[in-house]
Amino acid sequence: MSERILTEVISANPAMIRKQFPLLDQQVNGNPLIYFDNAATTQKPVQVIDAIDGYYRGYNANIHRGIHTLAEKATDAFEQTRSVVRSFMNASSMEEVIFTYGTTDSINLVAQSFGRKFLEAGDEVIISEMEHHSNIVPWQMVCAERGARLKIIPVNDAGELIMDHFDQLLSPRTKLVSIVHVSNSLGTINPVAEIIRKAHLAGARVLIDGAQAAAHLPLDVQELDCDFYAFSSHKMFGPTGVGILYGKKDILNEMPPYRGGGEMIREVTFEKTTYNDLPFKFEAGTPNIADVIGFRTALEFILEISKPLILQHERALLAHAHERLSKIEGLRIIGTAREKLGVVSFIIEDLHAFDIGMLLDAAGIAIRTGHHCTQPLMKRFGIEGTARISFSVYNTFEEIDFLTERLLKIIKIKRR
Ligand code: C6P
Repeated sequence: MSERILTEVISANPAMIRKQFPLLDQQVNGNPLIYFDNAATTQKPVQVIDAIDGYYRGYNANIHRGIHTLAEKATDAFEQTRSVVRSFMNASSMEEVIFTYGTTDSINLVAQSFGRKFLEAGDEVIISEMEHHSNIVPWQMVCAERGARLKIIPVNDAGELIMDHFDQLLSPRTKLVSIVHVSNSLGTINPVAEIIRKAHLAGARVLIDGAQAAAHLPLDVQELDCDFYAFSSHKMFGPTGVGILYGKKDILNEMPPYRGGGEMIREVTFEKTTYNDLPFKFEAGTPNIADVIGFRTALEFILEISKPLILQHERALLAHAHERLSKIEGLRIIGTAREKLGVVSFIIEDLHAFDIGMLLDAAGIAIRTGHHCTQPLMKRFGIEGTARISFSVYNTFEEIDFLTERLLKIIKIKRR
């Protein structure tokens, strides 16, 4: 299909895309479902559901262990996903692709393995004020254990990192910088290439939390030159319980295993255990085989539509939502960065975010409300939480218009 036709398919005829998502075709509270909670998790196309089903029905077996036919088939399918992930993010080898249980697990792996080995008393780890709790708490834990300090890059009123402040924080004491690529609460796209370049000049390693970026933005870990990159399958049309940690091979080789058990060993005696090679050194125990297999199909779904076209559609939806919502009196958008993606967080005068969520749900519109696991960021804006809508490829302009109408109605009733 030509690029122009594909754009039209997404923007003007989303039915083509939507019919691949059986869940979307339902009524919720008497209205057609409008699913605007994609930053929490996306829906799954039927191909992904079938791939998981196909494994359980056809070749369920444990991997990397058996020599029987089913075990070989399952191992092949599992390793095929690793190969697709490698190329999806352009890692230089399969050894740099580690399966985890999600972004949170990937970050904890780095904190517990890299952090415990390399952080010393007086060292510093830099994160930012807009981090998800998964990119705060693991560093607090390991810093407390190692006597290291956590330094925070503040954000401005638009929800952008104050980069001058970052420059001042960097020093020879900085061992690691761990930054979110796209903020789940604000939608801000951070200048990660610049952050990586500057951190490397200061001699620090860099982890990028790509949970909200991997499905949307171009991803080339070699070009970015990040040391680690973490993301979750379930935010990219894949199943829950699968995540990826990319790490540069030389660093991963220097890091000790995070968990001990089967699969990650070469030889075990009661006196001494030697460890397996990468990536298996970090994959102890039976992994989430079925869902890893399903994740491959999810990545192929993204590649088939094409990432640039998905991004183009989501950018158009974002612009439309900003345009419509900013006209609503008493509504304030939290997060107005110049570089922004896929998320609109807002508050409405005299209305609690939770109530907005409940009232929209009554109209079949699924959104997320609360602090979005970014409590320090909410504190920065002096609020408890927001109502958040987040887009995916199957959302439409009409859905945004319907949401706008409902919000106007809710406000009108409230003001009576
Ligand atoms: N954000 C949201 O609704 P897990 O749960 O491990 O797949 O992802 C954690 C995570 C890490 N970083 C960022 C930027 C995230 O957005 C998330 C998950 C969801 O915003 C659930 S709180």
